[in-house]
Amino acid sequence: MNFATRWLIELTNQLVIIILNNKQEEVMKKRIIKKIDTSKRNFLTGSVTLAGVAAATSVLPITIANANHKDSSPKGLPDFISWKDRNALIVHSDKGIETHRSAIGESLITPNRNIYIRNNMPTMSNTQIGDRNNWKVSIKGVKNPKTFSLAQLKKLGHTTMATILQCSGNGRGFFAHKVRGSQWKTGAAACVLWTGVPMKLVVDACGGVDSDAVFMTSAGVDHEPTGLDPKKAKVERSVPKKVYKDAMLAWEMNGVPLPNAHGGPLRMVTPGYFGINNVKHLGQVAFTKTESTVKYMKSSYRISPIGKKGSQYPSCWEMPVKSWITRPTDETGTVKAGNVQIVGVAMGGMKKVRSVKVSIDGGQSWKKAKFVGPDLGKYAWRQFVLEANLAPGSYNLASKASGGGKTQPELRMENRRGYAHNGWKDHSVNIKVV
Ligand SMILES: Nc1nc2c(c(=O)[nH]1)N[C@H]1C(S)=C(S)[C@@H](COP(=O)(O)O)O[C@H]1N2
Ligand SMILES: [Mo]
Repeated sequence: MNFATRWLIELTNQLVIIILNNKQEEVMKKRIIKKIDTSKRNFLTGSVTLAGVAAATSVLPITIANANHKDSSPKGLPDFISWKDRNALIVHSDKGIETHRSAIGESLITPNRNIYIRNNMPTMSNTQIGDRNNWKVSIKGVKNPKTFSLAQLKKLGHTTMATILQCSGNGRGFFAHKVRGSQWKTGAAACVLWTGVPMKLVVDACGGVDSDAVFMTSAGVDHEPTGLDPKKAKVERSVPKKVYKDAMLAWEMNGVPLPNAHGGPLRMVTPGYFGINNVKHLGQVAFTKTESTVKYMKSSYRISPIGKKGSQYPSCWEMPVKSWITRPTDETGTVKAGNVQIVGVAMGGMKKVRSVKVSIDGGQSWKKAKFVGPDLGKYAWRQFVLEANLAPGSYNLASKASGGGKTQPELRMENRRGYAHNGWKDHSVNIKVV
């Protein structure tokens, strides 16, 4: 074969590859656009009528509100969570994916395909994880420090517990000042059934906690493949030592092996504490005298006044009492007049949620809602319902939970990074009844 022929063959090959790639891209694009269309049908049908409500109540219609979301672009799910339900999710970025308010689920436990994702570091792949049963976690700051494989942990003990996984920044999207980070509204939260070993049994197997320890410090290993400086990239979180008595090392989430995206094969679960403390891809738990000095402990996740920052401010630890309505919402469009079931979820944070009140008039008057469904313990949320007979018109629906001697405040606590929002007013929804 002479040079010219070889060159011609090579050129044809390249052309075929380009054509194939274009074709593939087009198919992908079409697929994504189709998915977006269905999601728009499901969630944005109210946009036209809501514009009317907006004019009357000076609330942004959902299309405009959503323009803040990167979700309004035809973005598919990132590969590592291609198994999730695109229609249930708002894609802020490939590190922050939120559950639609109306897709949190009405059966208490949030299905895995709808659960939000918050990644400071990329999710580890199967190759990086290797044999799941051989995954190692080392326990330090105990009488007899040890390293356990997942297989060994499974022999040590077994329990199942429901807790709420909620990002510290859930509700950030309601803050009026420009806050950096995903503009979560209500969907950076889920109620999850975890299965694993109680941390207490792991500690017992190591002869007990060092007597001078003050914190339980958990570290992920998801920064390792990135090669980044651990001081900046390691997700290591210290919580008060006592948390270990309620904590667990989980390898299963809602009945399936812990998905990689949620920190598989092993994750720390710190009941009642904000999401960040529930360290994914867990490699070490140490009982320490001092707090970790990595960025994610020292400077991030600190609740500081607007314009101020520093490690002297409180860390995102215990979650406060909170609730929100999941149906009807401004995502689901107009509501038919008559009996309406106002449904939502309520959590007590560290204590059992005691009661929830619902208002249909923007908080001028309140009625006690009824808890329904099973009570999965103080760290789970409870579903509530209030039946209301609604005549045509515009309504502002709000919910206000109480528990542990505390009630949700009306207003948010202003803070620099938009953390720990549990004010009921911002979480209310405007609906139009026809
Ligand atoms: N190792 C590790 N753990 C982590 C994170 C992370 O990026 N890496 N993100 C944290 C944050 S900020 C939250 S809100 C939750 C999110 O959990 P999910 O992605 O399973 O919903 O995990 C926390 N644990
Ligand atoms: Mo988070």
